[in-house]
Amino acid sequence: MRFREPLLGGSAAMPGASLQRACRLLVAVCALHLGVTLVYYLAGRDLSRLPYLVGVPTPLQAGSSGAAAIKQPSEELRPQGAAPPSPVDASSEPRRGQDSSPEADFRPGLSNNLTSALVSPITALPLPACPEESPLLVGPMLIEFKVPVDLTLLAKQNPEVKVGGRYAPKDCISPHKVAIIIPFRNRQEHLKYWLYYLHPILQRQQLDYGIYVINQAGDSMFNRAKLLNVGFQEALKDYDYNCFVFSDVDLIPMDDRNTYRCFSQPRHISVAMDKFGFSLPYVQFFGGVSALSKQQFLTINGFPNNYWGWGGEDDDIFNRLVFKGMSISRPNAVVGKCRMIRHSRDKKNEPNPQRFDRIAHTKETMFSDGLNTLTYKVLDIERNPLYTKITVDVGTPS
Ligand code: UDH
Ligand code: NGS
Repeated sequence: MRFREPLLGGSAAMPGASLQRACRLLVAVCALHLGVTLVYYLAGRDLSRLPYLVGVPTPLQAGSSGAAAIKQPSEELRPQGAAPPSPVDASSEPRRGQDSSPEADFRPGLSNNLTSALVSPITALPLPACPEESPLLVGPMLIEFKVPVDLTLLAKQNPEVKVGGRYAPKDCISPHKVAIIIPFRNRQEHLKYWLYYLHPILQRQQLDYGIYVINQAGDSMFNRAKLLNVGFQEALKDYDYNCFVFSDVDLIPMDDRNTYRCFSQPRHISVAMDKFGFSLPYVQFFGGVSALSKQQFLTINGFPNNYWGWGGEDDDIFNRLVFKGMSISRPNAVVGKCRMIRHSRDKKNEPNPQRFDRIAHTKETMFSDGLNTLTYKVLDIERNPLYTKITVDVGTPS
């Protein structure tokens, strides 16, 4: 009665041995399946992380794909006129890099990081820090304003950008949590070009960033610096940004090595504008695009609120920084090249006749006019696919 032999424990020569082997195989397969299931489960159901656990490089980690092939050494330029990268190419995946040591004040607190806080102990290995210099940079770019920009198409070309214009590298942790603040009124065409060029650049720069367009409501005199203060305050309600880039809507960098991030000293970014023959108009110039860490901004009590109309507010900011013992950091005049979209003077942004008197008194006024005296009313917040637009009533000159 062979089929009545015990199923376990019999010798190979005994009847039923093949059934035993089949059972052992079944148990082994079940155990393997259980093991694999457990690993996937513990990997937080994020299958892309599995290779990190078992040490298998993913294609993104391999370091020899697409964007890296066109990477240039830091200060080395491609010949002028060489084909620029297509802005849409920048949505290509960032890759892992080595550890980095940017200025201590901009290192992310890994213990504050959601990734490391929420995953199970086995996946507590955090993503690596992004490298100090992004391997995705391409150097000089051709910037022109001929073809109109379609924002719907642009959003499709930047699939990694999340609603409100938020982005963070997928494969490394950026220490640079940057809110980009744009003072704005009635410049939609310029904004479209800005988004078209900047989103790919900022992604290549491996920044953890958000775009905030601060739209002045009404038609009273424009107030650039006050809008920038509003942007600082409102962006911080969204995320723990540690860096603020303040950018005019009509300025586009011509080289992606001009990183839109903060440094140990306040950074002037638009140092070589085409309209000034690609050089500084004067050494104290701090207009156009600049970057201040949260701490630098707080130290100077933010920007002045009482410069209505064109001119002088950037000089006041420069004075504030100098009076607080800071110096200006700048890229060189090659990396710092940028283009301005030509335009005529806007209505209600005529030169401010009081500006010379005001900048002569920054030292006395900087702590009675700034972030500590900022008042405004938010009228609307629009979370668009590529940017957050905050419409504010900033009042009128008093
Ligand atoms: N801005 C607006 N709307 C306005 C005014 C200013 O969005 O009505 C913003 C915008 O981000 C702009 C920034 O504020 O880039 C600075 O303003 P601006 O561009 O007027 O200042 P800029 O110094 O030009 O670039 C001054 C007028 C130049 C006239 C040249 C005539 N040939
Ligand atoms: C200075 C202005 C700045 C201005 C700079 C460049 O004269 O606000 O020109 O202006 N300072 C004063 O007027 C006190 S620009 O040619 O870019 O429009 O940023």
